[in-house]
Amino acid sequence: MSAKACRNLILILGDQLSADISSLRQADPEADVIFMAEVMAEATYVPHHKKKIVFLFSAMRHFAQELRDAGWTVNYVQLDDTDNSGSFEGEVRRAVRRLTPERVVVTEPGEWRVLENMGQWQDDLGLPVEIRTDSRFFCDASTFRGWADGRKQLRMENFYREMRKSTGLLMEGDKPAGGKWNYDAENRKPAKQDLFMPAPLQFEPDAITQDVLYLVEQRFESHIGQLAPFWFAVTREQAEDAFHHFLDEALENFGTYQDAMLRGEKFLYHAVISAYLNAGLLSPKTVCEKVVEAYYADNCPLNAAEGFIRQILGWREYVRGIYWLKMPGYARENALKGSRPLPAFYWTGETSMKCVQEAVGQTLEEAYAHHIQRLMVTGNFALLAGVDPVEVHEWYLAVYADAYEWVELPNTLGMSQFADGGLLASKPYISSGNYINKMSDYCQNCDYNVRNKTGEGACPFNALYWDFLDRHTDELGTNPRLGQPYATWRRMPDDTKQEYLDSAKVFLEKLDAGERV
Ligand code: FAD
Ligand code: DLZ
Ligand code: SF4
Repeated sequence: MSAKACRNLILILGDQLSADISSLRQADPEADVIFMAEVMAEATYVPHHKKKIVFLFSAMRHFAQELRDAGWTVNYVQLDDTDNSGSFEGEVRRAVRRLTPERVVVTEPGEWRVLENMGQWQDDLGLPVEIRTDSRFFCDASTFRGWADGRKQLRMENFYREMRKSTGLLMEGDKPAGGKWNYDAENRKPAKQDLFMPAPLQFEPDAITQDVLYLVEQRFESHIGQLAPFWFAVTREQAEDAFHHFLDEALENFGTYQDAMLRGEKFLYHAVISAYLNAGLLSPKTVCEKVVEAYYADNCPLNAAEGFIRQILGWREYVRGIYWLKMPGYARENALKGSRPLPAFYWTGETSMKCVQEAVGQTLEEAYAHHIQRLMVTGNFALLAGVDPVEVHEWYLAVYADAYEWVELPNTLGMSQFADGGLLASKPYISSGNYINKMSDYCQNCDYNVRNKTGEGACPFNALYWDFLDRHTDELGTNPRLGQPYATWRRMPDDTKQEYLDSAKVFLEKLDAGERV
């Protein structure tokens, strides 16, 4: 096809790698050109983990190849191509000059900053830019706005029930399967080292991935994270194989051990599919349907199926709804006025706290940590220590292969850091060492003693927990869900309270001085 024949220039972003993406609807391989670009601005607006960049560039290159094989004309700019301007708008401008399309078509991006920038393209380019709704989600932004409208509280559980009813997933008539909406109470069992742990399916890098590994090694040397071994799926077919492997090997125990943590066990019974879902290699609708099928075929118990469906149909859709409802102001919220810089050990894993060492260590290795590690170890510590939520947010956005702002920001700033003042979570997710000890074997292998409450060698989470509650009495003292800990704190003798506060102070001074903690 000659450049003159280009009717629509269809831009596909790195997290839109789905053959049924809305920008391709009514497209014509004879008249339209697909455009994809690796750009420095996207790879560096936070210092993404090296594995995340390899995953995305390799998946983009494979997707472009699949589209070409299916008869499309794909114009693909690689990071090192001469004259690559380094940004979406620069590359779209160059493509428009080259191909002189009648208009640009794109599916809405997942991040507010990109959408805001796209809003100017029509004027800048002097041709129509059509931005289409992303139909890969169960609930679009305007439907969510309708649900949220007039509600005093925007709780996930209420949203989730509506979604169960509207999709019919795990519904039996108008009743939830098994009679209950939520089986979370069955999903809190600690794991033991002697359980059989299935590993996620791993893939050998092919020639395309090898090229990208070399590129990232050369061009992103200063970014964090280990490159090898690189084993992620980079095509739809591989991602589907990885998901089926989860269905066969891990789904059965997914619910029961959802909150467990074990030394050296990076994945436990988690699906390890978020990077694939968020980039578009897997469809959220299909994975939910497959899990419902597995339940009705007696291949997994209800607490596993419901737990899985709740994460995808509930949490994943809900956080996206909150993001688009509350942006751009949401990113600046700081209800508890956290101001401490993010400790350096978040980038190195060099700390004596075994739980943090494990969570950060595997993050640097794999660009992956499971939910409870993110929430109750690294998130919990940052919240207790009063870290600036923007720094916490930028860390999570950089280090995880599944991180895009629409999903990461509400999880970090809202769920984990309570920086939205309780819009998303009814109470802060905080704990002393006791919770981590109950759910993991980390404490048995830690330099600190979880049973010691204060003083040298005591688990830092213990004193920080009470210090946090004391520090935030004004904001949290009347929170009904914190009634019990505040009552305990108030009943404590003054000298015990003081010991906690002094212990926390000594710890935080060491942290601020950059000493190893
Ligand atoms: P599983 O435990 O196997 O769950 C299955 C799927 O459910 C996941 O793949 C994911 O798509 C979905 N899911 C589960 N919990 C959530 C949730 N809270 N929000 C949205 N989807 C969910 N998830 C991301 O996809 N990207 C992020 O950037 C991200 N940042 C997070 C930051 C913090 C501070 C916290 C506490 C959680 C974050 N999560 C994020 C949610 C969750 O931790 C990951 O989705 C999960 O760990 C991915 O691993 P998995 O595929 O093995 O998930
Ligand atoms: C995350 C990312 C990275 C690292 N690189 C690119 C890229 O070079 N080209 C691209 O199209 N997308 C990339 N992405 C994903 C985008 O950041 C993502 O599409 C936007 O943030 C909107 O969600
Ligand atoms: Fe973490 Fe405290 Fe347990 Fe050590 S003792 S692993 S710091 S919770």
